[in-house]
Amino acid sequence: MKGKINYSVTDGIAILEVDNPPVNPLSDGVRHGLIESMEKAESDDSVVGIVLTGKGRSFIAGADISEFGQQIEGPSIHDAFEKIEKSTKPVIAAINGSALGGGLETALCCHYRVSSKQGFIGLPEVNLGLLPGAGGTQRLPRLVGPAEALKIMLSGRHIPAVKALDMGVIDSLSEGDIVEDAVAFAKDVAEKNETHPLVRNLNEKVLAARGDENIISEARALAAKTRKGQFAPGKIIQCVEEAINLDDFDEGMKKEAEYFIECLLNPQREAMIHIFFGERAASKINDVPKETPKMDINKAGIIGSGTMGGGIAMCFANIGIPVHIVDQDEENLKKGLAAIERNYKFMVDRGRMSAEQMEKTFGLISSGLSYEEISDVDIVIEAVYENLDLKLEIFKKLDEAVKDDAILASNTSGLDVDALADCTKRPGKVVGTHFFSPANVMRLLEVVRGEKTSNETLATIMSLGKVLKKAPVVSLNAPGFIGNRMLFGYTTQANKLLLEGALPHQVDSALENFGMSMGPFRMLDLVGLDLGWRARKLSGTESPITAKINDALCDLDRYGQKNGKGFYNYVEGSRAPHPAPENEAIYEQVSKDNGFERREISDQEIIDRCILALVNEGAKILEEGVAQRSGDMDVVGDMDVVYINGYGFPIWRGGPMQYANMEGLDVISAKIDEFAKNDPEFWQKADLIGSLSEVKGRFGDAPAPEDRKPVSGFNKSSVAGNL
Ligand code: T1G
Repeated sequence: MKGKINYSVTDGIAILEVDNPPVNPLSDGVRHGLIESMEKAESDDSVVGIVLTGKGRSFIAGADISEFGQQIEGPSIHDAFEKIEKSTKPVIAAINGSALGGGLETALCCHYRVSSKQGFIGLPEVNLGLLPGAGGTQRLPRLVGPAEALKIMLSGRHIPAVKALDMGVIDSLSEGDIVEDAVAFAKDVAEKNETHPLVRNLNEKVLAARGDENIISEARALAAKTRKGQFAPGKIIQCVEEAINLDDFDEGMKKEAEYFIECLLNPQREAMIHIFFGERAASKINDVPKETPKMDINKAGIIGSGTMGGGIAMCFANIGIPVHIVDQDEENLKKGLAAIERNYKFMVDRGRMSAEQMEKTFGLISSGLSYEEISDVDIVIEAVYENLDLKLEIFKKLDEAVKDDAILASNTSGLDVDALADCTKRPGKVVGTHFFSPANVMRLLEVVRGEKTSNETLATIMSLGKVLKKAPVVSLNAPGFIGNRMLFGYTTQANKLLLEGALPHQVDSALENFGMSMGPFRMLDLVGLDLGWRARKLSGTESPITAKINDALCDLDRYGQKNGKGFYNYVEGSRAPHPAPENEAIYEQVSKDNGFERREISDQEIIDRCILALVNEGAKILEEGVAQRSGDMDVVGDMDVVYINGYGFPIWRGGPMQYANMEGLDVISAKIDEFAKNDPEFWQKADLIGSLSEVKGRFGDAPAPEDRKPVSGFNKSSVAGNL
């Protein structure tokens, strides 16, 4: 069995310590131990009260997520909770750290809740495609009211103890030793109170909400806005409706259990748990030992004050690390700092930070024109536009100007990191740190491992990524790394569909209905149609067929959002895309000039061709080993984590590789074979898809061929070809 309860008695108070490192999930050993310990305390006459706490940095981090989808052993969570609720002696939850999901539900079964200042609570099950299935949907509304409870469960956010005290979730805050204070609290209530409150009996707030339709309609609106396409939020709302309308608490619990099963059986649960564990696995690099020393990063430098440079600087300032931006142009610097200030003002206006917090955070960002100003920083991130010669020049200068043990990182989205390393005297300190725009919002951080990047540099960047609240994923130094390499096929298909007869809004709405946060043509308008166009003009390269329409638009000064017209039209000050019927004549002319006969195209064909292009390229990355980790399942996880956190792929589908696994690789294989009949050059199916589909296998099944060698080599044209 996994986990246990450490039982002891102090001053007539039984202390039950959940011991299941590192974060004390309610695994079978813990459930079993809880029942045993409660019975022991109940039957010990010398015991007048019970304190439940957690060992280490967590109280209880919820049910054991790794058990979902498995055959559950031992007693259920409900069996354990019944023992707590039926205790004749006061039970105090001493929240010493994270009390999440089933962890908070355990505390809600106790008579009283005391927390340390470090404690935090939450019901984040929605992030796993589940709902709080151990009474959270029935008990929390009784404590904080249905409206607030819905916000907590639909957001899945963590609530610090001080706030939880204000909300009435916890009864008192411990300033000292949480267990000592909880024991004192238990002795006090055991002495003074005849009876002890149970949340299940607090009906006032749910009764008061009866008939107030706004609560439910507002929750539905919130779910539609923040949880588009997800199944569990609707079930959470139904549970709270039951809590409001049913007189009998246990009837509500039955309904909760019913809806919980529906979530458990819904494929979104497997997909979202795949990402939960995928993100945690991605942070471990197999051949970099856990104990590898890491550098302390106390000060950072950024080269370039453009959109990316500014966003990256905000990431450091947001967690309290002073950051200095260097640019060669005073005007650029002014514009860059003004953009950062605007972003912070926007957050203050939206109530996401106070004016004092803004002043303190923005105050950590300084700027200047000389490299000497960053000679003492621990890391420098170069974030200038994509030009290898310019970056080489910058890295040579940085190597001279910055202290020897500082890390030199590049925000390149696809250029050769080894070339940057080789122009310095510290190749072990050179690494790629590919942030995604807007860098202060997007969670993905592609960490590009060069041939000479040291373990210490990698370990430092991976832990820095976590501190910056990013999802770091390692890629080997190969063209386009993981994300952009997969994206190449996706945008190629989108552009081919445009040539064959689809329109930008049709392609975008088909993929947004599939769940993508933004369709490819809205994305190209956001990034700027002129980026690739200028690069091709600069290098004098012929537009590839898939960029013909893009370049025809640029020839008519349609560069996208930046100048209010691209594939869509935009009004001043708004990012909302408006149809551009005037472009259709261009599409028809370019199709005709390039021998395409335009035809009706279904949304399903659009989805299949764009998403399967991602899957097919992902399978080749798997075959080649670019996502540098040994276990196939790990690599599948990496690619899915990349697409969820960097490219707006719907989390409830688990990423392109998980999506393919759930569709069935035989189905995927057959569709690619079909597409290959019309476009054999593009649809070269990955061998892995063929071999796995024959055995009804899944990505992640195949054992990793130990002698994988990444196919590398940077010819510039392949990167510029499709932007
Ligand atoms: N079950 C199993 N393993 C878990 C776990 C859990 N609940 N939580 C964490 N782990 C593992 C994790 O995979 C990692 O493993 C290690 O612990 C450290 O985690 C009935 C249905 C608590 C805020 O959603 O949010 O209760 O990689 O790296 O950054 O209603 O873990 O080392 O092998 O994330 O310090 C609801 C999930 C469950 C909370 C700590 N609970 N956990 O963050 O450490 S569903 C959650 C977290 C439920 C009931 C329902 C975080 C954390 P490994 P970590 P961290």
